[in-house]
Amino acid sequence: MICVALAVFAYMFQIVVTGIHERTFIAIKPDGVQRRLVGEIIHRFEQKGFKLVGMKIMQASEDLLKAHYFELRDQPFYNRLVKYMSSGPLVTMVWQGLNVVKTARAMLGETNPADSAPGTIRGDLCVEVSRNVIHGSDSVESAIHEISLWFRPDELVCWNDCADDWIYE
Ligand code: DAT
Ligand code: MG
Repeated sequence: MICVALAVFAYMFQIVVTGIHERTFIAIKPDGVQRRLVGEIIHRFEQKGFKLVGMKIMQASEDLLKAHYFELRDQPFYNRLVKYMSSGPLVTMVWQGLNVVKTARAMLGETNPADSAPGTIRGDLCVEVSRNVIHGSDSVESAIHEISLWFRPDELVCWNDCADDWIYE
C-alpha cells in the first residue's frame, strides 16, 4: 500500500514539479520533406533524449495553415507563407520532455537561417528565411494550442520510455 502511494506520489512529482511531460509541436515543412531531411531532424530530437508521442505525414489545407499562423496575418509574407506551407507534405510531430518547448526552439535556431548558429537545425540545413525547413512552438501556451489544432487526442501515444531512467535522475 505504501509502495503504491509512493509510486503515485513520484509520478505526480514528475508531472507537476519536474515538467518532464511538457510537450511541443514540431512540423517539418515541405522543403524539409522534399530535401529528405526528415530522418536527420528526427534523429536530433531522439539523440537529445526527447520522446516522440505523435507523428503523421499530411498535406495541410490553407484554412488549417491560416489558423496556425493567425498571429502573422498582417505580415507582408503571410500569403506566400500559407501557399508554401500548403504546397506539399508536412511531417507533424509532438515531442515530450523536460523544457522541450524552449530547448526545441534552441535546437531549431533563429527564424532566419542566416542568423542561426552552426549546430542548430536551421543553421546547418537551410539558407533562406522563407525556406527554413522546420516549425517549433514558441511557448508552452502556443504548444498546447498548436497540438490541439494539428492532432486529435487519440493520435497521441502515452508510452513507457525505458530510457527515462537514464535521461532523468
Ligand atoms: P518562427 O518560425 O521562428 O517561429 P515566426 O513565427 O516569426 O518564426 O514566422 C513564421 C514563419 O514565417 C517563419 O518560420 C518563416 C516565415 N517568415 C518569418 N519572417 C519572414 C520574412 N521576413 N520573410 C519571409 N518569411 C518569413
Ligand atoms: Mg513562430
